[in-house]
Amino acid sequence: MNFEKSRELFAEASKVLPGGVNSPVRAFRGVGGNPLFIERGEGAYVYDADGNRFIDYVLSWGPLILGHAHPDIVEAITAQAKLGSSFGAPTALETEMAHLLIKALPSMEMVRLVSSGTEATMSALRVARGYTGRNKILKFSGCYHGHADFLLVHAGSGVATLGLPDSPGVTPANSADTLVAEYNDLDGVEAVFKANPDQIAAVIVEPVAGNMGLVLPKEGFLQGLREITQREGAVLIFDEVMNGFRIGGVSGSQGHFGIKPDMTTLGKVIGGGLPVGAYGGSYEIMKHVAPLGTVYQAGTLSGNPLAMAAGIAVLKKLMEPGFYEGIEVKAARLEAGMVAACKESPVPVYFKRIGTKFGLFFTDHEVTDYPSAKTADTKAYARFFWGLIERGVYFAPSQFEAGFLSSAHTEEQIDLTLQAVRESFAALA
Ligand code: HOZ
Repeated sequence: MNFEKSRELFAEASKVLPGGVNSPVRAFRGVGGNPLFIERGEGAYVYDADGNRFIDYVLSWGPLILGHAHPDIVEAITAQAKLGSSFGAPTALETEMAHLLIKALPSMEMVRLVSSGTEATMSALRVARGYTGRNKILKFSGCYHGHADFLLVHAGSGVATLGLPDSPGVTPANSADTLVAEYNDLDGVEAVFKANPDQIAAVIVEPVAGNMGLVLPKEGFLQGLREITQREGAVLIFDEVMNGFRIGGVSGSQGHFGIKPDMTTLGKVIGGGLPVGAYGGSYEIMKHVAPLGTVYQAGTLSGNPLAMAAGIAVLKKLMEPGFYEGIEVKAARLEAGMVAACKESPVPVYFKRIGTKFGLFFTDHEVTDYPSAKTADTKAYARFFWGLIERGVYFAPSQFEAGFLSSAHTEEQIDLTLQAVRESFAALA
């Protein structure tokens, strides 16, 4: 495969963009080599600048649950673009989106629409602090909730990929109120609450962690968080930016696990590939958001009409009868093939799938938290990644990211992927 054009584009980009990219994991530092510059996507395929075609399991890091350039989304965006792209004034589209989200996730009675997942999580936490009158928050090691200063503490995603310490530029004062426990460790959570009585405003968690690779909650972990936060008067925030509508169908991971959080953050899927985010909760909490209340949060592009049009089109598709049954069949096929391939692999691989998310770690450990995720052999992952690329399959360029499936993936594409996976595993011998 020839990557000459991508190499040239990366060299040019590196002169004017830090590391040649606008988001660190894209730079391929987690797997070495040059990033592929993508020119276009269609269904489950992406095409790079050299004309190479790949079956895509990154899907813009999750949003594209319908695949690339889905006709309904293209039509919705085109129609809205003709009417105008931004007004900085209310539109009926925002209300329609809010209704769809509230219908899907009954834990929310009110929603605020923003422009990114980062904005959603940092705003939700501000509201939780305003609501409780407390300052501290608890997050989990290896979970990533965007790049707000106070959340770049033991963060996953690019921070994990690059093996960075907590980021320079974040002042000690900024992170002083961020407490950290290990994912899946309820005793640790209890200990943090005991050490900080009546001081913790919120616990924020990715119900299924996806930014240290895919890590599932142990039986009882999320329920335990619900009970502890209720007892302690802290707000439980489910960060569904990545999980939202990929686990538990349109009921989200909160529906899948049967837990009602106090607040929810959303992004990715609900924008159909356009920049979007949302946070919401009960009226009791959301009445604190300005201008209804005094907790300030604003944005010129909040509830942007193009993003709303795309997101509404996606949500309507997801709500069509049979959508999730169809995609589940494909996800189960991928899982069965991956599990079989892992068994045959000459090196140990730990694989999990839930809904339309999956992840694998090159380790013989069970992966339940960030320390166990870090036992994974990142060099093996890098070789595996490039083995897949050579075979026309595009997985995340980092061991510490999840994979995603879309409704556009066909059984034939999944079988070709599995063949590529088996061959790339074998090449690791
Ligand atoms: N933080 C994103 C993955 N969890 C990566 C975003 C990107 O590079 O586009």
